[in-house]
Amino acid sequence: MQVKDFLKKLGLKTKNPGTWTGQESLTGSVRSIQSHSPVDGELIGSVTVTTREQYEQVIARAQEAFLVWRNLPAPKRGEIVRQYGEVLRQYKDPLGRLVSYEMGKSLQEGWGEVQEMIDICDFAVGLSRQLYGLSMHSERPGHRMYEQWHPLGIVGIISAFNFPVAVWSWNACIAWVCGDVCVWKASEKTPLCSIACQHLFQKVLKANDLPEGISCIINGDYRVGEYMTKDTRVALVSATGSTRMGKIVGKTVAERLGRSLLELGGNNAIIITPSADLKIVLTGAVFGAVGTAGQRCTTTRRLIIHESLYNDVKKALAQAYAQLRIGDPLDPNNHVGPLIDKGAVENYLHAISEVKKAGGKFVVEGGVLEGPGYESGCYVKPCIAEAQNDWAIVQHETFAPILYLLKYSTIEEAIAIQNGVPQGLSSAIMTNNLREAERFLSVAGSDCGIANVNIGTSGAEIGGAFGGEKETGGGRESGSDSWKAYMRRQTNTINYSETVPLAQGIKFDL
Ligand code: UN1
Repeated sequence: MQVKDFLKKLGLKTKNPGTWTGQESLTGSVRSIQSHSPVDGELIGSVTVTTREQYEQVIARAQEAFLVWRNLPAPKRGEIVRQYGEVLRQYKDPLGRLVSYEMGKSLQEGWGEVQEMIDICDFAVGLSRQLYGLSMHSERPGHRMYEQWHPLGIVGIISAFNFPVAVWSWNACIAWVCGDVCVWKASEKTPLCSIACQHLFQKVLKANDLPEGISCIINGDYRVGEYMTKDTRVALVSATGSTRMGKIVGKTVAERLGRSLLELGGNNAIIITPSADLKIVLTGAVFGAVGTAGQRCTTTRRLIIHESLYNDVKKALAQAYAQLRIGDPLDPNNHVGPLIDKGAVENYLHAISEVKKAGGKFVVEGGVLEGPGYESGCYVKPCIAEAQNDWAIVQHETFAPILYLLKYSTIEEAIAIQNGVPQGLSSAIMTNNLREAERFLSVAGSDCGIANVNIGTSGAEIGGAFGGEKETGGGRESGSDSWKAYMRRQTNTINYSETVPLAQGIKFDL
């Protein structure tokens, strides 16, 4: 399929190339952001930057829509999300290609992202009949006590370039069945993916005669994000991105006592024990380290290897890396696509030089690729370095395919190394030893939000709660009972007796 074909299928005409606002009824835009593909450097299209006045219009529209949406029974809201899942099934191919072309991840992963959206739609549909509250026994006779969940109102979603469609949908689909309306500020690096998702959802809203404000988009950089973080009308801000960004968002929202849900940086490790199955280790570690060119928050950045098999694993990894094909991510033969932009390439090169300065030895050398097919300047070689856990560069999340090898001798030491970083998102152990596995999962084991056995650190399913501890921000999105973050809880006590007994046995007679 030609590049232009999938854009056309998504209604993103490439003539001139087009400019979009996201919110079709908004007018009067001035500045725009241009989206260049990291695959070939081509200009794909532009989106207009949301002005302060337009932001006010968007919020007004969202507030109006909320009054309609919250009155729809939750299972009816689920039905709208079900229809969106159907539309996504229909558009999986072109949307997956757009993700791959605008973001640079492999086509398999682009399709995988859309599949993740479809999965969350299915999950949200079921959830729309299960937003359960508890009932409890009152200590007073003739009283009934229960709790119920109501929607929050406007949910602001700030998403990153690396999962330009799936992470928004984890938030939006759950928020919608909860009765909230959403305002989305996508990454300015992947604005067309958000326009495409918005177009597809607006189709569903139109077909059901529902207000467009149920799903809103605002475009721009952190300044546009700041409109939301400072805005008391935005009840919850769910932000995915760097720890640096999350600290600013968290502080700004906390200052107005708003709610935030933060899903930030990871520094994920796999512990490789003597009983590990080497085949599983290789697939888990290599996909974890080079998938999405090392730009997932769940990317495997450190391997903590038992000293008895350190050299064998090192050799096997070097052989596996030699097989990696780097190039156009839309070509199914390639494993690794480009980094998102030249700034990311700079960060990658900087990290490599820091590793060298600290005394690290490269088992597989890095470097920027040049020549035919690599004209965008964003293609880099995944690399592996022998390092020490306490080096500043190892403690830091570099969004690039750089893998650090660390050695351990006891399981306690391995767990201490695993936990010995500021971030706490994902972790894994490769073992066939029950004691080691359970120790890793115990209270004295991994301190991360995700801890896996014989699976890599990346590629979580939507059914579990997704997020992590420490500098990862503490938020949980997606499955399990993450929906509770998108609702407000109300405790109700009903007196159906003829007297007014007070709790705690207090006497107050008039
Ligand atoms: C992210 O990188 O922000 O577990 C999300 C995974 C994906 C989601 C990653 N399902 O790797």
